[in-house]
Amino acid sequence: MSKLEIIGSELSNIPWQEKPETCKDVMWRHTGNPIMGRNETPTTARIYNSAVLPYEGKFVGVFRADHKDGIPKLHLGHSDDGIKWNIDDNEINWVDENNQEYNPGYAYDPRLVELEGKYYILWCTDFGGPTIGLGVTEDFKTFTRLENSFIPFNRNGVLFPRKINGYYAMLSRPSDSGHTPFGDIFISYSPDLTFWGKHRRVMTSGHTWWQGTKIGAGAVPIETSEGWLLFYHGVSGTCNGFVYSIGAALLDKENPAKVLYRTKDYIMTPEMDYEVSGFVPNVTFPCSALCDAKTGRIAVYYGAADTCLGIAYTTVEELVSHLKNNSFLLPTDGEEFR
Ligand code: BMA
Repeated sequence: MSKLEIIGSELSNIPWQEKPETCKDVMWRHTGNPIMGRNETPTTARIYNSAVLPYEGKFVGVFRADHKDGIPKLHLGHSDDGIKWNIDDNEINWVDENNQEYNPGYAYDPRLVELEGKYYILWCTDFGGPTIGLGVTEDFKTFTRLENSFIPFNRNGVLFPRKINGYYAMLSRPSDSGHTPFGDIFISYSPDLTFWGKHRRVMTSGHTWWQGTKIGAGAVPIETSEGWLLFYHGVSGTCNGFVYSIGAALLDKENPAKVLYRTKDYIMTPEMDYEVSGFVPNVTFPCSALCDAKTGRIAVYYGAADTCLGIAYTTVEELVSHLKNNSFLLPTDGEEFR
């Protein structure tokens, strides 16, 4: 069998730390975590669930910043090394396709993807209830909103980085208006990023207990020679509130509604002080991952305790081998559920 590879670009300056010798886990945390958190700029109270990309030899990011009035907004940030960031104090200013100002009342949990030479931002937006907002930029200076992808209620929209069988593909998690106590990951296809259909359920919650309440796609799927590698969050409901952990799955390359492998156990769960305590305790929430096709290194950016942002590392080889040896599928996973 040919060697497992990431299909993508080399990223020699990816943030990286070797796995500590004592670490027995498949993911290990950046020792400088958290990389940002409270009161980073005058208007922002907490910066956490956020998405980054390589850009012009450096890094750019769209950050979830809860303002001091409690309302989450999206802010742009730039970094030379992916670790130390300069965050704009002003939120991203959106226009619609007619160049009229069109700013969301609230905006949270952004995802960022490079697709056909443009940069698409997805987030949870207000549209008579929370759902998936979609916008595009070519230069990170002007930001244009496209049609909201779905009607309420939906969250955790994640766009694949290329068309699949001629269609754009998006994962999402239909939900309710509040702190949704249920939820599975679905996929939808579009010919033009405006009209979405051919919906299929990809993965179900209620699987193992750490992901028993709900699941949601996390980072933009990483294309590998063996399938799409997806980081996702899984939630368990305790007597004292939700706990958000991180899992991984490998989805079929040509039909990502089909799950090939899925971690039976979480691969990361709140353990560090900055993950177990904060504005919302016990949350690790991945929204993006950088990868280097040359070395197979992966750096996952995750929000911690709805308060700060951390990085965790793994490699494609280590994670996919772990997935294959520790997978457990439900009968409703890997099927084209209708
Ligand atoms: C989810 C989202 C996330 C948040 C998580 C834990 O519903 O709102 O932004 O990190 O809850 O509070």
